Amino acid sequence: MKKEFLDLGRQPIANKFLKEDEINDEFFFDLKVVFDEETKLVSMKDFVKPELMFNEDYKYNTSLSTPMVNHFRQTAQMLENRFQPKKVLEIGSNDGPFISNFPKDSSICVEPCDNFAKITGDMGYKTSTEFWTAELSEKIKDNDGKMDLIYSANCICHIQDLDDCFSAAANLLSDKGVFVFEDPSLLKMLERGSYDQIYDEHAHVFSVTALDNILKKNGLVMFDVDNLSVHGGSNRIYAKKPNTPSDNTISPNVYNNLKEEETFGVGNFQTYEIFANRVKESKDTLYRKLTNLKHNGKRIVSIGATSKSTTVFNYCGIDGSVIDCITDTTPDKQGLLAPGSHIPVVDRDSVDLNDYDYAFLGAWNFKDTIANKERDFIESGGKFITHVPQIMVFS
Ligand code: JHZ
Repeated sequence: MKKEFLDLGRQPIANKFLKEDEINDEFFFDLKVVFDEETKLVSMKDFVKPELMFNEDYKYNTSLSTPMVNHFRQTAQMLENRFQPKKVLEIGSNDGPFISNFPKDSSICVEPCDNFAKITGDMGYKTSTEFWTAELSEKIKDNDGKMDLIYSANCICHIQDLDDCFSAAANLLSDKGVFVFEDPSLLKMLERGSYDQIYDEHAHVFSVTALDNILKKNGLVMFDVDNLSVHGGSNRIYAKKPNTPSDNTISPNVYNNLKEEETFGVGNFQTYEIFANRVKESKDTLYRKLTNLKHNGKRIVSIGATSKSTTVFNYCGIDGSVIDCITDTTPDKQGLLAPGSHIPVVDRDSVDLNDYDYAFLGAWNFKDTIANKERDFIESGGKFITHVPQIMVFS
């Protein structure tokens, strides 16, 4: 039932920034993307072993991103007001910006990356370092009882076995319990041509359509959807067990999202063939654009050492001969080499952007924040380059 539509080539672990002496042992895999005709789910053809990606070396600290910290504070407040949960569990709690809005004695974290589990543990939250599975949910149910809110952001799409993941959530929900999770939107990816949402960690890119199908199979009902602007366009999904005593109405948002996706053609394989052609064109145009600039003596920097830019640089064949360095605000990434491309990652403050003619937006999802911070670069004649929604140079 699974049909391949896109080949993003040989890719490394997207968040595995390297020391010089680790280059020779770097792990690579073939990143191919498939569409499941039955569930309508878009996934990687061959998954990468979770332990290779999510371990004590994981370099994405959510708390270092002010827009995301604000996003999680607002989300926590909204969920508190709407559902008044007494017991909360977060799957993939990272360094705690969401859970820190809930009481320590009634909230639980699940975080397999030991470096982050230690942070929420030190903050006083009970934290499991296991991957989220039906087995773990059973253990938590035995020890801590059922949960009123299970929340997860940018993590459920990392979980390869969705049947296990969703049945685990259904198993742990209390009678009035809700399961709320948000991940990048497939529709936005298709509309914007942002193929860099696909990398090792993103086992799947979710449509509302596919989630509706798979949740149902696993004893859950989708009752609301929020369309979010974060991470280049995400969907927040609300699910619960059927026939719970809580409000049984299904929000019109569910129907409206399903309808919009149907109209776009999210359920048709042809849509993905068209997308794949657009991605190939984007690759050729970006490669031509950047190498031409370089041949003409221009200097290019990249802003944001993102997982997304790992996909772009490795797929398009862009390395340190084209882009001098990548600036990133995350101390743990600085001083290391970007996965696969081996472009040096440096502290933003160690670089004078005015030494560069062009800045590629590896973190295009923070375009406005970055453009605002880097007004000086633009005023001095610098230009940004992005590949979303198409290859564009702007200032
Ligand atoms: P950002 C991560 O992907 C990883 P990435 C993960 N797998 C996931 O699912 C998605 O998020 C949703 C830096 N930065 O958020 C900070 C600057 O340097 O787009 C970050 O390293 N300057 C969990 O890696 C990176 O850019 C700035 O001004 O694609 C942003 O990473 C700003 C705003 C950010 O996610």
